[in-house]
Amino acid sequence: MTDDASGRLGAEERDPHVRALRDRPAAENASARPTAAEPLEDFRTIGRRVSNWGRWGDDDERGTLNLIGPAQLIDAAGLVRTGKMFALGIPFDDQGPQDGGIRGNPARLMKETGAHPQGFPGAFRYADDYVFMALQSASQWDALAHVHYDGALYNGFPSSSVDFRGAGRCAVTNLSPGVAGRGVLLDVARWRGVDWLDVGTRIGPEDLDEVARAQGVEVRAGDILLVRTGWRRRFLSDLDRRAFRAGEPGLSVRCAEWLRRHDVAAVGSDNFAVEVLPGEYPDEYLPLHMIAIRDMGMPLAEILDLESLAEDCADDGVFEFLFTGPPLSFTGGVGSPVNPLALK
Ligand code: UVW
Repeated sequence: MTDDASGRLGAEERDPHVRALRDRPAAENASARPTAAEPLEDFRTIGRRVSNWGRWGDDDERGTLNLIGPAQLIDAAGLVRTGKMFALGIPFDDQGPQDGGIRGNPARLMKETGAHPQGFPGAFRYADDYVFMALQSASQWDALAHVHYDGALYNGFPSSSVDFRGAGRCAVTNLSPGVAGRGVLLDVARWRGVDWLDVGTRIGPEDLDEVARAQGVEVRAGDILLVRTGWRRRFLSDLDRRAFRAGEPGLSVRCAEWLRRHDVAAVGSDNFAVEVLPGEYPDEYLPLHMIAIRDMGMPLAEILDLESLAEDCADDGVFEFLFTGPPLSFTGGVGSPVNPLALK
């Protein structure tokens, strides 16, 4: 099936999750719908309720990162108490979790090794390399230009601001000078007593509250929230890319209002889309992306490795830290690879 006359593959053919959504038997589709306790509103209605359009001015392209000011940074710096540092990025190599559906893993090629004379006088030799990758193929930031619907990006900029040249609005460069602040880990998998949550497990706002309470940590305005589902651990257990990409545990669309209420600045997770897949709307793909990125202006960090940080937090009972995760400044980019750090 193709999207249009250009002959490009349709979303169903590119993404195994979209195929799985299409191919699920009717009964399974029905059970994936919210129950009576979870009324399903149109995602646009939720989006309008949590919208940050205009909140930081009509020209704003930074969204919820505006919630991190000098006071938040000074507080966050005070969380470095023991000198421990945790890298939250996965390796950028061809062994990553992408299955080649909509994205492959990064490929790095040697341009020079210095094994042969390179035309310099004396002893000097050098090695250089290239990398070919989707900016979204490993640990990454989704910039505010990554997702749009109904013809509009965050803050009402037209979707046509993103064209073959890249993003004229809401590009990843607007996350400059970077993403840093108080990080909070909510380790949902550990709280549930499992190595990883099952595919399709919806993490609701009540779960976030419960985990925060159990961990003795409060989520505050301007925080960078990291939600651990165990999905990275699951991938490391069997290196099964198809299973990694076929669906995931993640945030329910019902978390949108929780995120807005807590004025969270950014959300990251160890899965590939932050939100649960299969999702809660049978006919909409990545609704929380649409609400968080386009309506709230909230950058998302995906495919993080939260394993060693989570171990340490469980050991010392401290689930807050200084988080730094500057994106690379790709002009016009709609995302960026990232290797965030948590400093305790
Ligand atoms: C898509 O899958 C389109 O986006 P993301 O990488 O943000 O999940």
